[in-house]
This record gives sequence, C-alpha cells and structure tokens, in this order.
Amino acid sequence: MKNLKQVDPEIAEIIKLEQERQQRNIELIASENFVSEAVMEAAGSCLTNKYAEGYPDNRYYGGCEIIDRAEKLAIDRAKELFGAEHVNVQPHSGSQANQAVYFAMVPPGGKILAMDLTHGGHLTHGSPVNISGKYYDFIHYGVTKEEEIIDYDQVELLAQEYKPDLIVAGASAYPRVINFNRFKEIADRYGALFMVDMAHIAGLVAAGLHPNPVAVADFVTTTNHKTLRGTRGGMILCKEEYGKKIDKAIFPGIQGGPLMHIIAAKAVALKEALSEDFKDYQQQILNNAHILAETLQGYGLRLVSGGTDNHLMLVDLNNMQLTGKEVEIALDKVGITVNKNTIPFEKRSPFITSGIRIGTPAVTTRGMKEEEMKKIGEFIYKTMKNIDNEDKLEEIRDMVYELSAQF
Ligand code: DSN
Repeated sequence: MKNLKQVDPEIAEIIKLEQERQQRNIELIASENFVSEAVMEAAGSCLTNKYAEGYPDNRYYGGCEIIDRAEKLAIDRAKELFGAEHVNVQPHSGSQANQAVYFAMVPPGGKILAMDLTHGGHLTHGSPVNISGKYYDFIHYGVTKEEEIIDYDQVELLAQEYKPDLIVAGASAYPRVINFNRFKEIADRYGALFMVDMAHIAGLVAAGLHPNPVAVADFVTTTNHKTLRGTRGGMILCKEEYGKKIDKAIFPGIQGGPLMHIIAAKAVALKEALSEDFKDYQQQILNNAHILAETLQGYGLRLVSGGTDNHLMLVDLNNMQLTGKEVEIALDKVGITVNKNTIPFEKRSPFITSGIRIGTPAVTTRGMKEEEMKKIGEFIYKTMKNIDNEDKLEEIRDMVYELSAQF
C-alpha cells in the first residue's frame, strides 16, 4: 500500500479503516466472505491493464495469448468443480449472469416464472424495479404458509396456467434444500427452459453438500464470492448446445471487455474450491449454521421454516416486537454485521422489514466453530433484549471485539 498512501492518502485511509472494520466485527451477512491473499493478489494484478473483448483464441485485440491461458484455466476449473459442459466466466456479477440468460433465451416480454423476492427470491428474478421485471413478464411463486418451504404445487399450477418460457429456481434468502428435480419435471411437462441461480449455495454444491443443479438445469448462474469464497463476479454454466448463445449474450450482448484480473482471481478461487480443505470448510459452515440456529431458537427466537439446511437462517422478529431495521442498527453498534430482510408474507416495507438474515460463511472462514456460534447467538439475543440500553450494548460490544480478536 506504500504507493497508494503516497498517491491517494484518502483512499489508502479508507482501505485501512475498512480492513480494521472487517477484522474487528463479526460478519454474518450470508452473501459475504473473506477471500485468500492469493485471490486478492490476482485481483490486484497487472491483468487489469489488458483489453480482451471476445473469448480465448478469438479476441478483438492483440496480445491476448497470455491472458487467454487465465480464462481457459478458470473455465476448465469451473467445469471440473461442477461437472458443467460449458462455462462462461466473464459476467461481472450474478446480476449480469442472470440478465444474459434471459437475454439469450427469452424474447422481450416473454414469460418467466421465478421466486418472489419477499419469499426469498432475488431482485434480478423479476422485481419491478429491476431490468428483469421491466423487460420480461415475470410470474412469481412463493413458500407455503405453514411450513415456509417452496410451494412446488403452486409452481406447477402457475407453470400450467402461464406456460412460461423459462422457470427460475434459486434464492437469496431461503434456508432449505431446493428440490431441483421437481422443478425440472415441471419445466419439462410445460415446455419451459430451466435455470438455477445457485449464487448463495455454490460452495455447498461444489463440496457435494447440496444437490448439484448442473446436471438437471439448462442454465446455472452463480456469483463467485458467497459460499464459493472467490472474488466478486459471476459465471454461467450450461449445456453445450446453449454455449454459443450464452457467450454472445454476455459479449457483445450486455458486456464489453472482460475484467481479466478478476477472471484470473476467479481461477485461483476455483482451484482452492477443488481442494479437500474446501470440503471441510463447507461442512463447517453447515455445522456452524446448525448450532447458531439451535442457539437462537433456544432463546425463543422464531426462524422462518423452523431452522436451516444451509449456510443461512432468517429470524422472524415479530414475536420480539422488533423490526429488522432496529435490530440491524443495534447489532451494528455491538460490532455484529447482518442485514435486515423481508420474511415470507411480509407486512413491512423492505426498508424496515420484520426479519434479519444471518449466515455463517464468513465467520467460518475466520476459523470460528460451534462454541463461538453459541456465544454469537447469545450476543444477538442479548442485543435484542437490550436494544435501548446503551450501557448494556457497550458491554456486549466489548465481548464481541474480544471474541473477534481471537480469530
Ligand atoms: N443481494 C445479495 C445478497 O445479499 O444475497 C445477492 O445479490
């Protein structure tokens, strides 16, 4: 950082402060993680200087023979990790990955069936404020009122009624295993293509701890940076027959030059994800989520769907007479970072919400295990119970910092 300090002391200071925040706080945002030094070295490398519009061995610029090797490695490693026929590693994010599949396969105004945002879906799955919701005709399914698991019967009924061009499975706030086979059967029965957005669970899939959608879905999109623990960015995995259409949709369809430093960093993280250690890491994410969920429930908190099968849980704050916004702010004060989140059948606005979403990928990367999860559960509960007591919050904050400093 010595050059940065000299050239731009303000940005150098911001990076230093953010690094300190990341070290000091307990990070429970389900979609965040900490990448390795190796991934950061690739992401911060001279590959950022290279323009490479096109694809390996077929570029619009000279001098690509070396960076081509980085993109090929990223593609080969993603294929090996997930058993995919075709992979595009150029999407700048999960949002672009999803947009490219829609753009490639669904005519403007075409019908897409996806999960409702307030039931756990994602903005890019047809929210009216997102480009997806403006350019396509989205129909949404949700979870059942009783068990709060995906209402597969509703998916089937909606597919029968609307005959969508594409069915999307995948979520950003859903704590249970998704039955991809059931979705595929429905898609086949009503002549729809089938896409899975596995951004949240990609690491679990890579480790064999969640069913792999690649064999059943026509398209699988993901980010690289959640449970997969890579640099920020996205990927599309698909059947060979759709490869050319998908590649064209990314470039020149919706993106220009790929970010070659980020593609190299994706390759590094994918190599890490192919290791045995990575499987142990994913198993520990699950163990930690399980214990944290159990701890919170032990304090009387209600979890949506009654628990978790994956890396995240959703706490319904209604019985605590608290909102997601209040709890997010209070937890921030004690050094615990979460996000407020809508819950199924939400009555409050997305700026207030009745829930918080909690995930274990980042704390697991720091080396925390079951015992620490019990302590974190206790800190969360105590913060909620003392939400207006600044002295108490300060006490909890000291304990949070003490725990965090050990990892
Ligand atoms: N909104 C991100 C998340 O936190 O799940 C995904 O894009």
